Amino acid sequence: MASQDNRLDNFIVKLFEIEAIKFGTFKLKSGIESPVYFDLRVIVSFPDVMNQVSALMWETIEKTGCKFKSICGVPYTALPIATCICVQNNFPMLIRRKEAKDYGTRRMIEGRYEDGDVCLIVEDVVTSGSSVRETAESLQNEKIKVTDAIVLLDREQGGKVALERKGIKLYSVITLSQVLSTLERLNRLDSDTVNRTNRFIQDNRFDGPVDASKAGNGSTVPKVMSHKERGVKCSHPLVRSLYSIMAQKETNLCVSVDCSSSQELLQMADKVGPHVCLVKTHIDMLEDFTTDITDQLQRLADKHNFLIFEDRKFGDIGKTVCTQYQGGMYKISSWAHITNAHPVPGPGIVSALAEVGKPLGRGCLMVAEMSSAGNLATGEYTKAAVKMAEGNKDFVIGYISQSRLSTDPDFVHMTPGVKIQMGGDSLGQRYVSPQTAVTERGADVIIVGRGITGASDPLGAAKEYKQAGYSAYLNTLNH
Ligand code: 5BU
Repeated sequence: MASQDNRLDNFIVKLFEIEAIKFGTFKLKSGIESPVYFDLRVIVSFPDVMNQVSALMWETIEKTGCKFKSICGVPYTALPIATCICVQNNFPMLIRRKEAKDYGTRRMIEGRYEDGDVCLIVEDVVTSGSSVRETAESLQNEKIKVTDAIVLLDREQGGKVALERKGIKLYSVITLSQVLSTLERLNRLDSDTVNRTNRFIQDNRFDGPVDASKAGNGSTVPKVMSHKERGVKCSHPLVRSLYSIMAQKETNLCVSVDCSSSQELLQMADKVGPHVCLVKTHIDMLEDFTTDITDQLQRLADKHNFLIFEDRKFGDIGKTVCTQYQGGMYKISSWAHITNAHPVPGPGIVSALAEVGKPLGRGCLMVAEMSSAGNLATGEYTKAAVKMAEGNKDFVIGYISQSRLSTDPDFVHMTPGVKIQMGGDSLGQRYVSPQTAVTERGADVIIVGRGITGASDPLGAAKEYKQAGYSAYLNTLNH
């Protein structure tokens, strides 16, 4: 027992020495500042550590007695770990693709498997459990069962409980509190850092109460506001209307009715209308457009209480977009409550669209991130989009995004590329499930096109997506 303890002590110290575990002030993806950071990607540069990780994880797995036919690492950091475990123990492995290939089989899971096979998931660090869940979803889509997962380090922020709720038992080799106590005992960390980190973990549990609380280091953890609250408190009247509709109809679903015939568009909007908060159009797809169509669409919006979002993605100089927005054949500003714009031309695009839209009470979304493979809306570009939105809150009401870009409840995050059957299409579209979009990507509204319009029973599909999206939203409130 003592020698096992020593082994773990040495292992933890080694992780600290190679800076796989760091203490300081680190900004996390969520915007929260954390006093501790794990970067287990570095271990690939230390084969002795890789060996140790693999051995410790395998021993932990063996002790649990759980049964499985294959092992799958969560991409990317856990991929080499899973490879080591499988090679050293002569065990079959599966690989999960993060992106579907645009060619060939377009499988999301590589390797040999059969329906009903049980696969063990391997992960490096678990915080909320979302990455393990995403990998589990991919495997389950291929009819592979997932009952257990093993993680090298559990940050003890609620991931274990969240996964258990999904029927996945999580085993860990070490926990964050174990890391802290070991490093303190061995005089590698002072008690101030240990206390600060412990407080941070307690205050930032994903299964704890979500109401506004202070993080241990003084930063504010954003409160998750309900649709109802946002329907009252948000500053833009259009955003308040949207959230009021969402609260009243219990839906965060936007259906993208990408049709070329106006009759099809109107029939689809009428059918899904009772279940959506928004109907999204690409009006220039219609082959038989007349102004009567948008009049009829507005009547449907009144009948079913939804808003209309024309996905125009303006992207030109101010003068041009002004005319495109209010004039031409489509007169978008006269019927679409919401439209969107690319930030690429610079802030002039927002001021120009606002000149037209603001007096009409319209709102605009910045296309800050895209769902398609290889898109360029990343990094600094996305940050610039956020800045543009923040400087124009009286007209910009949020983002088209693939992640949570702002903690300001005034901004709506809408996520396209959502389909229950994940993967992608042959032209670069990439999908995540409604659950992933809401709970992991932070979507307020899920945008679903072919998942509903291409289904044999679009009404049934709309109900299914509504249910999936809304229960994921309720989960974010409860956990
Ligand atoms: P789909 O059938 O669910 O793939 O349709 C998605 C819709 O969302 C479609 O109208 C796209 O034009 C739109 N979309 C998108 O898919 N990805 C993006 O990043 C943006 C818009 Br921006």
